Amino acid sequence: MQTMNQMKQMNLMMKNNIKEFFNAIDNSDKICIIGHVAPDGDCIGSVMALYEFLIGEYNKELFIGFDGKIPYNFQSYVDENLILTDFEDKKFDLLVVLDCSDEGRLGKYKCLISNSKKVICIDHHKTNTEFADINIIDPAISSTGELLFHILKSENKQINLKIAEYIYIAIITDTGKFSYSSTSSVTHEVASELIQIGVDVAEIDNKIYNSKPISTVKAYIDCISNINFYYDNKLGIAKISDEIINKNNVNMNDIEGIVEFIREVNEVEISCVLKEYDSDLTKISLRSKNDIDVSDISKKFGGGGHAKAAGFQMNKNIKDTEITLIEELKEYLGGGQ
Ligand SMILES: [Mn+2]
Repeated sequence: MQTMNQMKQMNLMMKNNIKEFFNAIDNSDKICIIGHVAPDGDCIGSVMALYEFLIGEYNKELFIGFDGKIPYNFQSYVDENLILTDFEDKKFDLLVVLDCSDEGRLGKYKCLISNSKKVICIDHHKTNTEFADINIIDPAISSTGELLFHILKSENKQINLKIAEYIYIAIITDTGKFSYSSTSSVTHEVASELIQIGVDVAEIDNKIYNSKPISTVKAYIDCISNINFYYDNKLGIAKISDEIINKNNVNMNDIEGIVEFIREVNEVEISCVLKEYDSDLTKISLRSKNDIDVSDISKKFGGGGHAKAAGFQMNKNIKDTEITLIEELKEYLGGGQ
C-alpha cells in the first residue's frame, strides 16, 4: 500500500514529468482538457478540478471536452456551454488528457492528439499505453482526482473549495465511497484535507447518490429482476437492453450501480453488465471481488481498466455477447454450472 511517505518520495521520473507539466502550462496559450468517453465521476471531477485550477491561477484560453452525455447526477457540476463542440480544425498548444488509458478511449476527440503541440496524460489505469508526450501515470492511486491532488500539492499549488469539491467527487466515485481496495490511507488523508478546505460531504453525497429520477430507478428494477447466475453463482450477468432503455425513457449511462449490486451476492466473484448499444454493439462492464484480474480479460477483447473494474465492447448482439462471455470466463470460474 502507498503511504504518504512514499508519496513524498515520489520517484524522480514522476517529479520530472510534473515539472514538465507545469512548464508546458506556462508555455501554452490555448489549453484543452479532456477525459474518456462516457464520462464518469473521476473523469468529470478531474477535468473540472484542473479547469478550475487553471482558470484561477493563469490567464489562458481554456477548453474542456466530454464525449458522451454528462450523467444527470453530475450535470450541476458542469457548465455544458464550456464543452468543446467544433473542434476538428482547432489547434491547441497543450492537450491534457485525464483518466484515459488509451487513444481509443478519447472517442471523437482523438483527432486533438495530432492537433495539439504537446499532449500530457494524467491517469491511474494500469492498462495505460503511455500514448502522450508526457505521461504521469500511477496505477497504485485510487483515482485520477487523487493523483491530481498530489500533483498540485507537490508544487505547493493552492487548492480552493471548488477544486476540492471536484477532487472529492472524483475520489468517492472511483473508490465506491472509499470501499475498493485501491483506497489507501493516503486516500483518506487527502479526503481529510479536502474536508478541511470546506467540502460538504453530505451535500455531495445527496447530489451524486440520492438524486435518482424515478424513471432511472424503474429501469434499474427491470435490470436487476433479470440477472442470470452461472458457475455456482460465481458469475452474475445483468443486461441493459434497448427495450428497457426505451420503455423507461432513460439514457444508458444514467443506470448506475447494477454491476455493484450483483457483486453484493455472497458467492459472486465476477459481476457483469451488458449494455445493448446496437444489434451489433454491446458494451461490457466487469467487476471482480477477490483475485481475478478483470483488466486481463478486458485486454483480450481490446478493452482495459483496473484489476477489479474493467470493460470492453463486442461487435455482437447482447445475447451472443452473453454466450461468448460465459464461455470465456470458464477458465476463471471453473466447472460447475
Ligand atoms: Mn478513474
